[in-house]
Amino acid sequence: MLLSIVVPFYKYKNYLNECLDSLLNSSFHDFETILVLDHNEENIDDLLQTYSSLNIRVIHNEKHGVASSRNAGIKAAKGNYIYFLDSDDYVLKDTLYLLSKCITNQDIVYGQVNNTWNNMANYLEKQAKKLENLDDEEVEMKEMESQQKIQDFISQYNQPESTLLAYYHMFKKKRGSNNITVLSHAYSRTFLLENNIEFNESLTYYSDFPFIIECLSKAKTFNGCLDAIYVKRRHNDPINYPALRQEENEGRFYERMNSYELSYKKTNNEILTEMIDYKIINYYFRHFVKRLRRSEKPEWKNEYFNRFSEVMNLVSDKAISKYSKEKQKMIASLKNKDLNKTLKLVRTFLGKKKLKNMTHNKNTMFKLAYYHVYLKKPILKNVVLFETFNAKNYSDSPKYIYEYLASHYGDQYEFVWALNNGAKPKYGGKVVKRFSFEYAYYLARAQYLVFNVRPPLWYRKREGQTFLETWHGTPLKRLVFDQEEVTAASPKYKQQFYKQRKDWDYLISANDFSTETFARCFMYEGEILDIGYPRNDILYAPNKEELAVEIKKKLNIPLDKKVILYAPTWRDDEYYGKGQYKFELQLDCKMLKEKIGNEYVLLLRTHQYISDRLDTTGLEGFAINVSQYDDISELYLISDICITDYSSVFFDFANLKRPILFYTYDIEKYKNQLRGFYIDMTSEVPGPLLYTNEEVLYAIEHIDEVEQQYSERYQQFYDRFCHLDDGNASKRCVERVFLNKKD
Ligand code: C2G
Repeated sequence: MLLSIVVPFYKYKNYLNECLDSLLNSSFHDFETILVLDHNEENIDDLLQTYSSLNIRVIHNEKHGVASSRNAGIKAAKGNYIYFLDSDDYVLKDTLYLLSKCITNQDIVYGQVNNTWNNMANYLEKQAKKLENLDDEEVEMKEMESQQKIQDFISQYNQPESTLLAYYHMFKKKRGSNNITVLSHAYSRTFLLENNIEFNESLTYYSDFPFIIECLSKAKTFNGCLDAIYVKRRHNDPINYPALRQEENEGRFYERMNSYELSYKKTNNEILTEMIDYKIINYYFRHFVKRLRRSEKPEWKNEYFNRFSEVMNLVSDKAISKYSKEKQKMIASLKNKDLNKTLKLVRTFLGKKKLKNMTHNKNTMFKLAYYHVYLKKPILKNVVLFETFNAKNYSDSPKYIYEYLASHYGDQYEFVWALNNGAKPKYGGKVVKRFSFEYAYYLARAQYLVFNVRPPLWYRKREGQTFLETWHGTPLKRLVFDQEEVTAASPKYKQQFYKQRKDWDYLISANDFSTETFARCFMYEGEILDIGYPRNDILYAPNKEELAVEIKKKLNIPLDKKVILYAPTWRDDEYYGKGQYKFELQLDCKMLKEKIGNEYVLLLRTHQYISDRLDTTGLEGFAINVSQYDDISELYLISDICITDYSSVFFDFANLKRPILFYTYDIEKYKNQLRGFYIDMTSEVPGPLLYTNEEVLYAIEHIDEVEQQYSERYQQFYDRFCHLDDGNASKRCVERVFLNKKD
């Protein structure tokens, strides 16, 4: 047998599931799977059953930790080569096959690690998208180029025994020595046994480094196949599912130091020694200095500092001499255990770095003022800062809370709106541009903040500030900690959310369902105001008919025409960058114009994250792009039918009891790959799921029948999700938050 795959398992069964799945789907079969159970608490009998065709050999680690699990795996292995596969990672279909092709008697055969935040389906899709824009020739060129680069680099080193080291030297240059790992390599079992190479079991977090250094030091022959990809999953939820490297632990620092020391003992080779030197120096400048300056734990300035000083004294002068004079001084003062001098140098070093970052991007200078000036000034009593969808428009619940507050208690408060689109709030609230000096000023000093999404990451909640988070919809799509995958542009979403949600004093919920869901999915422990949505007050306004006529006129919609609103949501995996999502219109507007243009006007409304502009050429007189229209609640008022997909708009629109259609052409992907839903779309939403343009047309043409067919379900839906809305949510909100009334 060629390979023994050693999979240590401690926790996170769902990840193990995918790991084993990847082995099951491998195109190469000459391997055994050794699952080393490390006191796992989740029962995995069902998994063993599901993957019985892998003939998994289960062994139990009597000790504890990944090092001893891997050692147990090495001992139990029967294959000629050993491949370590962590239970939260996976391989691709051809990984093992490609690796096996390169195995011809070497001590080590290396592949490549790719990091991802995603499961395999999303990973593969993203990879495919990257290549999508290249033609076959370009793809081939790219592959050849990367192989060539490696060959070029290796050829600089003449002796065959240093080829392996050369390869790693290149690795260090390419990605920083921090990324050198035992993963993605196959090790000859005889080589490991004959040389007594094993993981040091006293190390929980850092046993990889001394192991790989020892292997590299002793290996005589090696080969590589960069196409043999090992996919390393980065954990997107370090709060509930931290990876080993994300776990906080008291002994961690000492272990790191021990692992460096041990690594030196494992080799006499000059290049490897230099690699260890770089790793230590990198750790100093990238991580240690920040802790030294900012950590509140006194150890960093005492015991840790002294211990690091000992280790830094092991670093060669040659490696140190390659750094700038400033850095050399910092290293010297650490080596001399001169804490005061080191602190002084570190302060200047970090200060310069920060200033460079700030001045590099002049647009962020206001942040300097925020931290160093505004935060130091007192809070401005009764000043309220409002922001909706990152200042994109004047809408949603902040608008209605503001209008209620301004019209009833206007003389008692000063109002500021963050708005980038030139909108002018009623009652003359002051407007500031988001990410300006004025914005930073009010963010630091306003007594009240009313936001419908999260504030910027650099916002620091102050004592004396009240933060009202209105949120922006009843959840249909799974949110934050209920989301298994984060496929959106910002993979650190969960981590950031966890930190930010602690700043909220109040969170608004539109119905009991949201109240329960928000508490769980946001891991929110503060006060939830289950009072209905202020943004829906307008849907119950006594003069809503007159308002609708005004809005129709404003949009030049003939009063005798009926209106359809098409308001789809965004797709997590379709983006140009953070907050800039793509959208391709799948609704056949030309066909609809032809068929129903006499009777209807179509309003096209993309989500505020979408940066693609809709093209309405040829649709004049029928389709109007209302994506820039401030307030979607006003559009609901004038719409006879709403078409959406997975957007929360239907929860609000249902307050009007008018027909809703769901154009869900990509529901399988959305449900299984991107988000998943809280409610069953096939049986609980108040309208039909439609998959083609023909079905959409048919439903519009037979809208009375649709209404009838769904009337019972609609009523149930209304009772469940619209039960709190009655036109007075803003009032209830203001009374609780601003007037401090409790019921
Ligand atoms: N919206 C809009 N136009 C669209 C889609 C949405 O104006 N085409 C507005 C609506 O007010 C909607 C809100 O943005 O309720 C949130 O949009 P969703 O499509 O539901 O998506 P998202 O921003 O991801 O919020 O709990 C709700 C979730 O947070 C979803």
